[in-house]
Amino acid sequence: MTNFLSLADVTDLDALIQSGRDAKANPFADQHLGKNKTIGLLFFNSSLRTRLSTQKAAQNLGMQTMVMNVGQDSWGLEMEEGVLMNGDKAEHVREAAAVIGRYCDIIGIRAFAGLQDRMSDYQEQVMHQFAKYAKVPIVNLESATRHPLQSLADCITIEEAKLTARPKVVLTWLPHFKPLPQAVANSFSEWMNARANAGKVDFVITNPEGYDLAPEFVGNARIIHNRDEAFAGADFIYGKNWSSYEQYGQVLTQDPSWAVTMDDMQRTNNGKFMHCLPVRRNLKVSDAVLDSPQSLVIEQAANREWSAQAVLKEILTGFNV
Ligand code: SN0
Repeated sequence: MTNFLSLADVTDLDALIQSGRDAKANPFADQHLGKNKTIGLLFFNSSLRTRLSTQKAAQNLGMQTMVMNVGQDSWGLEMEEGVLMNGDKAEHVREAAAVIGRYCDIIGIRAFAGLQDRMSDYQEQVMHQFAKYAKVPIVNLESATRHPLQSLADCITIEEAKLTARPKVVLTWLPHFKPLPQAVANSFSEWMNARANAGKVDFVITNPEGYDLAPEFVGNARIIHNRDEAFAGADFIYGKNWSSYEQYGQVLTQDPSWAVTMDDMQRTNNGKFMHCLPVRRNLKVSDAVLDSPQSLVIEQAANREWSAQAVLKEILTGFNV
């Protein structure tokens, strides 16, 4: 593995999930791999879990870490080529990425969707510009369209918690007043479709009309707009809000009946509740669900450390062959 931008960079998903579980069982077994190696983590947006879990994973592997909030701590970065830089961006990604690539052996980047221009967001300009100019491996810490470290942690969590060989996994849209990116839902769908194709899960998506994800992410998943029907017999309920893809970046409804309650969970097969966090209590999901034994959200967040460690280990292993 060189870059980790999406599922397409993963050659053996089962092995990567197992590597995360091995790291969890034995966190310091590979400390030699990262000796005298440095990872730089660049945040264009807020972060709690991604920032801390990726630093922790790098440290477990013996790496040094450097973290920067781009635009706040550094200069604002221009991503477009050939423009007259007479606005608020003082530095071009060509220089910034090249320089950071000289200091760091791996660069992690978080840059959310702008939600103004669908074409521009779905081109993943920030990830591609850094990959082009940094000349070191790039790790996606949530880009405009994907959050693959989250999806890997989700796969690990489902493997650990499943009670049947082929659990029913339901991705459900949740209400929110703010337009949020589609990245987490897109990525979860991409990875669950891979698990479904391997016969490991039955994957269903439920969302209000107007909130269908991009066809390339929906893949072969069944979209069931009738929420009660989708929840019936589910082993895992994965909640997430996202803004509309069709009417790009819009909030089309805030219908509170889409928030997950204990009544909803009772329609499942004693299902577990998952959410990537941060979650707004009682707006998206009730206190009762989050505080019940059916909630996996803390274990899921804990597994972010092991998903990051599996990915960094694979990249570092590539340096040493
Ligand atoms: C981000 C998102 O992509 O939806 C990050 C999730 C890991 N979430 C938010 O921005 C939540 C913001 C809010 O105000 O609830």
